[in-house]
Amino acid sequence: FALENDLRHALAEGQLFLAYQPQVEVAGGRVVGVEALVRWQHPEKGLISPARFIPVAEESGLILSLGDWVLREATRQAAAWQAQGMALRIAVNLSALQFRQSQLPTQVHSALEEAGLEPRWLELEITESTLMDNTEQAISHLWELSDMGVQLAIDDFGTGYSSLAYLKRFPLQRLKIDQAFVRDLSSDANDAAIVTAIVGLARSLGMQVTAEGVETAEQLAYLVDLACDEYQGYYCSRPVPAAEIAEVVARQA
Ligand code: G
Ligand code: G
Ligand code: MN
Ligand code: NA
Repeated sequence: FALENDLRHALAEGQLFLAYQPQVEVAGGRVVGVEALVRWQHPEKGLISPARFIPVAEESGLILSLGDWVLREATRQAAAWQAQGMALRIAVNLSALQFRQSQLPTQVHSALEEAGLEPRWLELEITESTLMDNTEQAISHLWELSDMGVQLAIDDFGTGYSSLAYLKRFPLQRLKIDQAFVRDLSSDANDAAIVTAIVGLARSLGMQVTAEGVETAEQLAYLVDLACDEYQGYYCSRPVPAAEIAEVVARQA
């Protein structure tokens, strides 16, 4: 409860901010997007990890207002970068509860309008379990968002239980390979086989594929060989404040 009340205040008092992690083309190394990751600067406890407070936000329903703030802040920032000549796709994580809200497409539309951002620059990340919440509404959300021109990505792919049939049936543009499979990619034959299979799956379904958690040149070299489309990870950059993104983009150009 303490954390929940603190979080409520945090939202109202502007203690949350977004960090952005670059998404990089494997071939060529160009930064083509960023993922927005929420951070909480607590006045006494310091920086609190989303791994701790997102679950609290989900249980309490606070994720709805928090998620709305993230969406508006991230699209506003992406529009500002575009205005400065930095054409970066912006990826935003959606929790399952957000995805179940009937007003989600309207909310996304209004965030884009207010920010003045074209829908094609926004990518929404959902997990496999959110995808498998196969209600009429979830399916209609996927199509409405896709018809709007928003991109849809499956986050942490490989750790959940999604039906491969859904990947084909629904309008999804990207698979993000969970970092658990990328970590030992260059030394563990099983992980290498899994990553190879996911890249092949994405390729044959006409989807883009991103490897997460890339930390070393060896991992990246492996992804080059597999012709994986994009990667994220400390090898390029940790999630950084918005003000530092221009520097990363310039360094990678
Ligand atoms: O940012 P890491 O740096 O610590 O993120 C930890 C977890 O929190 C990840 O699973 C990430 O997807 C999740 N997360 C970060 N920001 C958001 C957000 O804005 N919304 C939701 N739903 N999850 C987020
Ligand atoms: O669940 P999701 O994929 O949205 O969250 C991404 C999480 O992975 C964040 O906590 C982010 O800080 C973390 N992360 C990003 N790059 C790396 C990396 O190269 N190594 C590790 N260990 N974690 C990473
Ligand atoms: Mn994510
Ligand atoms: Na992920």
